[in-house]
Amino acid sequence: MKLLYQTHSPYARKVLVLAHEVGLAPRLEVVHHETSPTRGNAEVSALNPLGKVPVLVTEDGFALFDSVVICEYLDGLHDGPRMIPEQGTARWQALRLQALAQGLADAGIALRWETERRPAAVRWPPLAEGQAAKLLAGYDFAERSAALDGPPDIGQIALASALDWLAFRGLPDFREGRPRLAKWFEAFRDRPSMRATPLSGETRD
Ligand SMILES: N[C@@H](CCC(=O)N[C@@H](CS)C(=O)NCC(=O)O)C(=O)O
Repeated sequence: MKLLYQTHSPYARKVLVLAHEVGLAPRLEVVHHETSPTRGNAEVSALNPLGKVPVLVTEDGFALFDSVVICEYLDGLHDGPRMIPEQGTARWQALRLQALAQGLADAGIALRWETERRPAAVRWPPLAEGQAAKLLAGYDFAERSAALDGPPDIGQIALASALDWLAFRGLPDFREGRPRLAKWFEAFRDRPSMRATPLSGETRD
C-alpha cells in the first residue's frame, strides 16, 4: 500500500503511528508530499480532490482519504487488539477523543494562518484569538478525559499526534497547568510508534 504522507502533518502522522502500533508499517510505502491550498499538488489532488494528505492507495488501487477513514481501514487489516474499539463506552470514548484531536489540529492550523501563513495585511486578530481559545478549552477537556486511561487506541494516537505537532509548531502550550495530560503525553511519546515517526519540515505556501 502507498501512503501519501507529510512529515509535518498531524493527520498523516496519526495514520502512520496507528500502522506501527498494529504491525502494518512494513506494508506501507510512505511518500512525503508538500501540500497547501495556495500551492496545488497534482499527484495528491489526482487522488483526493481536496488536495490534502494523508491518502492511502490500497493494494486494489483504491484511494482512501481522510485520516479517520484510513485509520478505520488499516484497523480492519490486522488480527491484534483493535485500535478502534468495536463497542461500548470504550468505542465512544476513543472516537470522541479522536474528534477532539482532529479539532485541535484544525484549530492549530487555522491559528497559524492568522499568525504567520497569511500575509500580515490580511490577518484578523479576533480569529486568531478564537482559535487559540479552542486549543486551550480542548486541552482542558483532555486533561479531564477518562479516555487517557486504558490501553492505546485511536483516540490516544490522534491526541498524541496532535499535541506533538502543536508543540512542534510552538502553538499554545498544553502542558502548562495540566499535569495529568503532560504526564500521559510524556509516556505516550516514548512509544516506538511515536519515536519511529518524528515530525520535521516547514509548510510551503
Ligand atoms: N481532515 C483531514 C485533514 C487533512 C489535512 O488538512 N492535511 C493537511 C496537511 S496537515 C493538508 O494536506 N492541507 C492541504 C490543504 O489544505 O490544501 C484528515 O484528517 O486527513
